[in-house]
Amino acid sequence: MAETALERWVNQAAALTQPDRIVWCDGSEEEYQSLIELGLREHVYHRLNHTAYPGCYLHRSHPSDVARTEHLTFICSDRRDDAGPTNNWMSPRDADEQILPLFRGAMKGRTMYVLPYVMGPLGSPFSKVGVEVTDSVYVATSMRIMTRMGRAALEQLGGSDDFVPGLHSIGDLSPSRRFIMHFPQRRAIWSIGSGYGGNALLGKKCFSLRLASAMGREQGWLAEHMLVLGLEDPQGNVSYIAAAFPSACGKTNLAMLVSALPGYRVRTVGDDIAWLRIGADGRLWAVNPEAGFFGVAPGTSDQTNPNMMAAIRRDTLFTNVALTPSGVPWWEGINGAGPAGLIDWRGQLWGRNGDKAAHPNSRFTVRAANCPSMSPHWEDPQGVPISAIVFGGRRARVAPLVFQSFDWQHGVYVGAGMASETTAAATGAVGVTRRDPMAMRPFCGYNMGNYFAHWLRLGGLMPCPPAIFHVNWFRTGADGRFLWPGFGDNVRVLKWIIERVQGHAAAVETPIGYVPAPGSLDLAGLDLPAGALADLLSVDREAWEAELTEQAQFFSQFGRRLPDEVSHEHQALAERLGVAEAIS
Ligand code: OXD
Ligand code: MN
Repeated sequence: MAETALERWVNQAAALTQPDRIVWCDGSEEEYQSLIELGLREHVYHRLNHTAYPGCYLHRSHPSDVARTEHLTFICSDRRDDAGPTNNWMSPRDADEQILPLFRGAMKGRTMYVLPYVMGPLGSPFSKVGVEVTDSVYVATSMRIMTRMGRAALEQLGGSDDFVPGLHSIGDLSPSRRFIMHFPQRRAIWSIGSGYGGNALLGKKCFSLRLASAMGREQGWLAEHMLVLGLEDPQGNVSYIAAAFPSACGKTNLAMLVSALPGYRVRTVGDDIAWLRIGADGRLWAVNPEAGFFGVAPGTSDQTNPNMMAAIRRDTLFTNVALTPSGVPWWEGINGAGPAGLIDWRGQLWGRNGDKAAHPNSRFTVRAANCPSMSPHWEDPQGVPISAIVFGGRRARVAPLVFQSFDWQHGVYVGAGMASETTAAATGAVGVTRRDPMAMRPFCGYNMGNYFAHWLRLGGLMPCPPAIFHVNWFRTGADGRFLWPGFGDNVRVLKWIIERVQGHAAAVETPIGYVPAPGSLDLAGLDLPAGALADLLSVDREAWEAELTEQAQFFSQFGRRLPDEVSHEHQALAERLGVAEAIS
């Protein structure tokens, strides 16, 4: 029988990397169990207490390989300018000459696992097939949780060549030979030298965001770093919200929050990535391409995210968390001080010398189906219709708790102007403000100037586009403490957002957008200190002046690729604030 495109590519990958064995994964439960057993024998996994945590295992990564490495992540478009100023660029030819040789013989003595997978619900017209080859048993087992992997993907592919090939090897794990390469024209991914999820589970950031964003630009859709949730009101009506926040700003917690308002309920569609398309009805529809959650463990607790705590009590892979003497996973924020005899994420007795017991970017990997808050529609082939888009970030001073943009164009500018204080999900300084448009800066597979234009264009194609909002759960008072309780109380803001879309909630116009009018935010049962609400909703003119200056510097990098509409909105805001002179 003639070789299929997939077989041809796998053979080429094997000829290059020279594995001892090739295993085509079928995605079955038996196969998963045998891979876990193998991982246990090879000390890739450690068994957790199976009475308390059945089917759960711990993986400890190499200590230098604990987060995404943006400085080693490249977009290999033909032209540098097509990758744009926010991406590292390498020409495809240089990648062939300099990076491909690192794969030569990289799998000698190892097994190559061939992982066909589907991103998107099975049977959805929006789903896409990828195939990852990897020499990591951790990746093979994690991809089974995070994607629809195995036979179903081969069935969807048939003999077609319509798949994204992803070549992955942990190589020698050396940071100097670690590269995460994306080829938007060839639609291919190479990743070497890292076993960390965001670098190595190629269906996630590499395919579903970086390559998919470039595909979406060509094909008229959006791949976004967004959670999707349904807010159910006391009458049982459900409205869907897609929300973009930079890494580790609480997306997962928001996606599955337990409502502080009686009668309201949040149903989860996804916690990290949304593929958005305009439907035949002119509305924007979202699917979650993933099948699982790869969430940050520290800070997750029965108080902050009871749904996730329930999800991860079985069949979960933990990475770089600490371990109690009884073999139970532990991390900072789970339940007070760590018990005596705690083993830290490196496998050593925890010294309590100021070091964290769990790595700040330690994770759990769990199937979405484990989570009690999943929406009955989370796998609908057509997705769910989006009523509101929410942008957000960690801003101590500048952004109010919530504001609504005046229209789509202004909303796109609000997204383009987003910034946040950095966290531990990527290597680099923590706590520094960085500009992160639409939370896509690390994930946009092409020039962000064109990306803003793509957003603007899609808005023009929708007769009634979703309303666009901005939220900030992290505003602090003069004493440096958070003004807003966050978590389950964030439902109050979601309620206001949906009531705005429905035309029920009152708002006050400010230079930056509409903020809740007095009494329109449902604060029943919440004891906010006097003055806190006014502080939360205030627009600090001085802070905005500095913000506009920083935005101008950031936008100037895009030169002629920055859409005029974004510059106009920036200028118009400066005029409304009365600071136009200062920033020009
Ligand atoms: C993630 C991230 O892992 O954004 O989702 O880093
Ligand atoms: Mn993310």
